[in-house]
Amino acid sequence: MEQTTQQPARKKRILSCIQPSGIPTLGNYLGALKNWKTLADDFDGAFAVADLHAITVRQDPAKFRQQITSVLALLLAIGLDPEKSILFIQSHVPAHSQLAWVLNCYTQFGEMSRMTQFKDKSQSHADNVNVGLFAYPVLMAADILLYQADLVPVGADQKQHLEIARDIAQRFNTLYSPTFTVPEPYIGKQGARVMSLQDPMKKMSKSDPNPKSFISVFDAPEVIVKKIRSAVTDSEGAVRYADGKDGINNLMGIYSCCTGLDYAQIEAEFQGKGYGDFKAAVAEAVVEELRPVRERYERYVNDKAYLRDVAAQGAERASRIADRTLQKVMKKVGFVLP
Ligand code: ATP
Ligand code: LTN
Repeated sequence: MEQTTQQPARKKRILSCIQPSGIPTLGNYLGALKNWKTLADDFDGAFAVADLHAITVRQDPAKFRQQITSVLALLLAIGLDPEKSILFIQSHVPAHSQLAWVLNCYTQFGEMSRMTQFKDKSQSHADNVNVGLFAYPVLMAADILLYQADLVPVGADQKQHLEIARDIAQRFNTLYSPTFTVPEPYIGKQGARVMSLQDPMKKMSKSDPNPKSFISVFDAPEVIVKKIRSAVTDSEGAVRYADGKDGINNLMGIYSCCTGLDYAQIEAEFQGKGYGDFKAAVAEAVVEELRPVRERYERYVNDKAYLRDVAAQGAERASRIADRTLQKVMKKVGFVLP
């Protein structure tokens, strides 16, 4: 009698990346990294240090090299397990650059011109508006599509780039035949947009020239306390979430992410208290949230041999998946395979 073997359903895959363009901030942590750790328990995870993306802005070679290793150590410090998830450095998997080139030829100039991050960065780096900065979302689409990712956990600022990745996937699938999984964004409810402490209308960014505007995940407790104490608020003096109170709204968002309390509970906790008390509580919550990450990071970052092993094993596992997708694409387009 013929035996039918039931294939176990493939676990859904998530993929995300972070650029080694500076020291990651509380925004990166609450908006992205913290969710990676949670999702990695339920999905097949692949997480990369997006070093190719980072050179769209000029990097100092010595610092860049150090930041790449540092971000890899951070992925371990947030609790990602390299035996379960694939942790790798983007440039170690050549398929990313190769697929990005192919996808460039399936992406329109007009589509890229509408990207708000490109418009913002062309202003903040007006002396270096390079073609890589323009094509950045196509490389990001390649990152995602190579792994047939179902879900991509990112901060709210990346929503537009995710939409382009979906458009490119659908376009290619329609032109040829189903090739890419069309990815969904995963944007957490809380922490999706952590704002600058000095200008709460702008997102908190690790490349902001004013260090008081961001909290780095490695800031010492006393630095965190100082930065939060000097965060911009308003003159009302009441801890409540409301339009026009961007500074307080931002601190409430941060406090909520770190404590799990909702806005109504936070308002009740600080009823009749001033911003001084509130800021002290926010600072303490942030310090406690980041403490284990910082402690674990210190352990990993100095273990160069282990980091090298993690990167090598990650690149090998990532390449296996990525090369399969790239081969399919090359074949469908009509290239003669070697
Ligand atoms: P840069 O500031 O150098 O442009 P970035 O921090 O915006 O870089 P990445 O390092 O690639 O860019 O971001 C990694 C992840 O962190 C992305 O998912 C991004 O959406 C998220 N992220 C970045 N900044 C914030 C923020 N202020 N609030 C929430 N999520 C954020
Ligand atoms: N562009 C992203 C970083 C990034 C990314 C990706 C995120 C590069 N490749 C693939 C998700 C999936 C940013 O946050 N600036």
